[in-house]
Amino acid sequence: MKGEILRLLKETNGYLSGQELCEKFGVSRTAVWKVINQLKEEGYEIEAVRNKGYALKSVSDVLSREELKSSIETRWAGANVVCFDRTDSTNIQARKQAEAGAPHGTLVVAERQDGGKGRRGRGWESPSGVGIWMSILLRPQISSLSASMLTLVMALAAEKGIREAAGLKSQIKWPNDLVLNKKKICGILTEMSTELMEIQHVVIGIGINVNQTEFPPEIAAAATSLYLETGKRFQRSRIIAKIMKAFEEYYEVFVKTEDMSGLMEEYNKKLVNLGNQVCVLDPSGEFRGISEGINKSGGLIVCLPDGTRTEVISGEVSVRGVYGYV
Ligand code: BT5
Repeated sequence: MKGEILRLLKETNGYLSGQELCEKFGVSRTAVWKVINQLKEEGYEIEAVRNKGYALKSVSDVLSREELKSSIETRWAGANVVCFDRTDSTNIQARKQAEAGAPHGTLVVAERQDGGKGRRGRGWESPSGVGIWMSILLRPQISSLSASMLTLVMALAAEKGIREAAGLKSQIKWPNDLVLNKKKICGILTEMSTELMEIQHVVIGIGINVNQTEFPPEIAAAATSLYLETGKRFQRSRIIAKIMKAFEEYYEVFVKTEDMSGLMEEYNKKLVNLGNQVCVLDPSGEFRGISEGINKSGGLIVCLPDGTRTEVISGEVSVRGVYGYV
């Protein structure tokens, strides 16, 4: 009932009558009043006026199940939400959900992660209450060879979600980062579980720096938050809801062909360093070339100084600008 009352409050312009709420849910006025008080305690500013009812004046930035359920408008992406105040890593928790039979599209969100994971054993700073640390569980019926492209699909969705909810245009740094003013605001980590080459499930984890006012010195030079770039605070649930909506749409385009053919044009438009020199940090050696964007299998095409082209496959390499992180 709390989630539904919250959704109604958000949808109502003006006042929501207490009497109507009692009738709708078949409960007493006291029961409604208790729910309103719980919401107030969670940080929602709700005005109660005699003979008129309740009006939502400002929403809380808490990432509760009710808040997310009342914000997300999708068919399956984020339709089932699991929230933690504090956890090790939402990717680990999403895998546990998968093993326990949770449905395709289950979203795991945490206010804080103690063991946030980056790629290849690196860590991800996930302090409390200021970022979006979330993972979506997928059960795709696609070849395991196509699964790594889901990182690119999520990058598109995160860019669109941030643009729509916060009005900010970020760029994609292939394959798994979003950057704003040449600094990282978002990282994506896709993990897959397979059996005999068949996908059991895929977990896509997304970390977005939203309201941080500072970063630890080791990452301060290359990391930023939406707040640091704009001086404004953003409501995280709104961004999550927009990302889920965009992801659902892009995912459905992706699964039709199991490649990036329907999305690569849009992806390349958002790609940072397109047409510029990049430095490819390949484990077998570093090289430079001009980035020409992705192909339909999600590889980055780089034109080498001798005019030949090479396809850089994600997973093992990092690509940077020649002057630093971007
Ligand atoms: C990534 O790895 O960028 C993937 C990050 C995925 C994080 C999400 S949060 C929800 C879900 N649950 C998890 O446990 N993980 C996912 P990579 O490209 O390897 O970048 C990691 C590097 O980014 C680190 O070694 C630091 O240098 C830097 N870094 C760490 N925390 C950061 C932050 N909050 N913002 C920007 N950069 C950060």
